[in-house]
Amino acid sequence: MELRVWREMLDPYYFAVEELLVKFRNLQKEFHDSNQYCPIEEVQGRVKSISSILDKVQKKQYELGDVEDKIEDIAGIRIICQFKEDIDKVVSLIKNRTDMTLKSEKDYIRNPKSSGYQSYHMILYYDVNMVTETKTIQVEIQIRTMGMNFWATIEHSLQYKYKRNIPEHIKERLLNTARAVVNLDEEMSTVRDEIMDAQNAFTIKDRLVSDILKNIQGLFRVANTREVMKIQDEFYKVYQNGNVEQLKHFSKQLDIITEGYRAQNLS
Ligand code: 0O2
Repeated sequence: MELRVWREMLDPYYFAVEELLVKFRNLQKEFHDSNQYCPIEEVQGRVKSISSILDKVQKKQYELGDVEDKIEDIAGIRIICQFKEDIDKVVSLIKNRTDMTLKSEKDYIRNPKSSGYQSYHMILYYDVNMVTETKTIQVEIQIRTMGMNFWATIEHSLQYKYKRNIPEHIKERLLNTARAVVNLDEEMSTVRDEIMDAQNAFTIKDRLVSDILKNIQGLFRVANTREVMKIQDEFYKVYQNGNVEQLKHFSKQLDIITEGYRAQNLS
């Protein structure tokens, strides 16, 4: 197949990956903006290289004309989660979407591969609107924890290094590390609530501080500078105390003051 023909064939896959990255990152933003815990830690995407496609065609003995039908992961999205529990949440978020249709799924978490590989795979049909047509392509979404991703990345490099013939003693070590990842994810799950509380508290404080500073900045435009400086000094004192409840109270009071100036300026 000519390079130009490959490029034309791969174009919708590139568009799909770009679109899906934006869509999943928007989901993350929506969770963050509404102060909800986000089950998605990171989103990555790639289009399979021509040489990897050819390797797979050769390995599986496919016809070149069947590439788009048989190779389901030309477009690949990877979603990394903090906790194992988040994976099911992401799976149901995807299943509830109307802009993608599930073709098949493989749960290599409840049924890990013999290599030790763990991940949740979904193959989806996704419509890409091109200039002259709407093309339905297949996209593979891999969902896994940070620990599972660390393991898979290292193991993938070793597969590459040993041309898919990893020596037995290294395979054994990899199996041990895969067990360690299972333990790590389980241990992390037991302290999940604690970790989430801590992350939540940090996010709330961060938002409060940025709201307060925005309000103070706005006040400089409409109120007496000396008075605003006093408010600013008061804020630094409350901030140094580190008490989130006091910060919340300060923020509410500041909202009332700001609202008062806004009303004055409108009248
Ligand atoms: P690449 O280089 O990542 O694109 P099969 O060959 O039958 O096992 P199949 O039918 O394509 O694979 O589907 P499967 O098993 O769901 O695997 C799809 C992808 O999952 C692989 O793509 C890998 O990315 C990943 N994967 C599957 N098994 C393993 C594993 O043991 N270790 C690691 N690190 N990744 C794995 P490709 O095209 O094989 O590879």
